[in-house]
Amino acid sequence: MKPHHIWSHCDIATCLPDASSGYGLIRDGALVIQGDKVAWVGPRSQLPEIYQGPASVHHDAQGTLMTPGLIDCHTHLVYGGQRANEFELRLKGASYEEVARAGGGIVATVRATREADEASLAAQSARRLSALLKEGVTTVEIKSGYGLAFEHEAKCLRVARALGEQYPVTVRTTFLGAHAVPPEFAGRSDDYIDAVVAMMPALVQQGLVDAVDAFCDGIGFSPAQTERVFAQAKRLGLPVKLHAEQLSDSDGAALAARYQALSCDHLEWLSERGSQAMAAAGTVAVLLPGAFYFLRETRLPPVALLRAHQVPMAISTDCNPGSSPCTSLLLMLNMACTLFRLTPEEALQGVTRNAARALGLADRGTLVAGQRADVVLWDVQSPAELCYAIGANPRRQTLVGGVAVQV
Ligand code: DI6
Ligand code: FE
Repeated sequence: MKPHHIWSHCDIATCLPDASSGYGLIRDGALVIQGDKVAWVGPRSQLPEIYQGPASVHHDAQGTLMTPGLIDCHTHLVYGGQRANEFELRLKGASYEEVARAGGGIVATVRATREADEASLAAQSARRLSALLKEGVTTVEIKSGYGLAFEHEAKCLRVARALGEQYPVTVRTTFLGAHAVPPEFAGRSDDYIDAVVAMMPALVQQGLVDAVDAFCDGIGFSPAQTERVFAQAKRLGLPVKLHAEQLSDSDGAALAARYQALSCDHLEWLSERGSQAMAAAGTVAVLLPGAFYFLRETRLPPVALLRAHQVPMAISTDCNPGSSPCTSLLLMLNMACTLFRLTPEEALQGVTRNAARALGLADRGTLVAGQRADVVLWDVQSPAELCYAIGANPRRQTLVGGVAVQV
């Protein structure tokens, strides 16, 4: 039998809401790990005797706060190059849409990504991944969508998978072939959607895809085009997600909900109807304060509506070169509170329990018996401190599957 590892001398934010808070806070707690799973969690004073024998290994958490490993459930972190020039253009008055229509935007990153070989893409992307891990991320979703042709989409997804093998993190991959129309299909977006649909079976067969996403928007794809991608995902048995209602209301959320989407993401323009549909389908709302901030949007996601309909909210970096060049999930916690007025309890749930749900992962996101032992120890006195500080990184220690890792 594998030994029990007992961590004590810490407060534990289980992130399973209880009567007193959304943190599920246990003061002076103990966490028992066996193998890669949590075996028991509770107040230290109630630690069952079976764990107290000489066969247990004791660890002193030194007065830290323990949380589940953080989950960044929406990133585009595998890409080539950067787009600081567009940042400058926008500061001179161009809008994000204007830059995109003038051949910059997503298509500029597609060029750089196609030019990069696998080793160079991996090296560029590893730097971004590494920044996330240093802040306690133990699970990350990575989308394709800067290749936009079979060989380059496959390359990006292989790089994402390989990162998950080389670093102590779970990587979940999402195929976002319907991110933008590549130059060789300019003016023929329906034909490009045919190509996207045709790419999917082989990518799935190569084990490269965990979920399917699309960018449903005026500068992306129409609901009808999005639906063709979703129908193919369904045939292949894959869950879907959607970039929906970011720059306008295309009624994408309701469409995604009809396909039992795991999540709809962005949602600044979400309507009441969309929000009801998401609630009924159990779809998570992934809010992306980095993109809102970086594009200087003024329309806030309808947080009150999401609360009223009890749509679970997640928070993510949206790490990408155009609208959110961000590798700090802790900063997103702060911005979710300052910009979107989430409570710190909602924000922390948004990078743990609800982020797990947005990825369809039932085995993580809370610290309760039976869950994966992905755990972070923080040098803070209260969970709210993780949301309150700007630019601090109080991470002391990360355990992945019960094992202490260096990141
Ligand atoms: N919405 C976004 O905010 C990113 N992709 C998307 O569908 C932006 C991607 C980029 O500008 O490179
Ligand atoms: Fe995105």
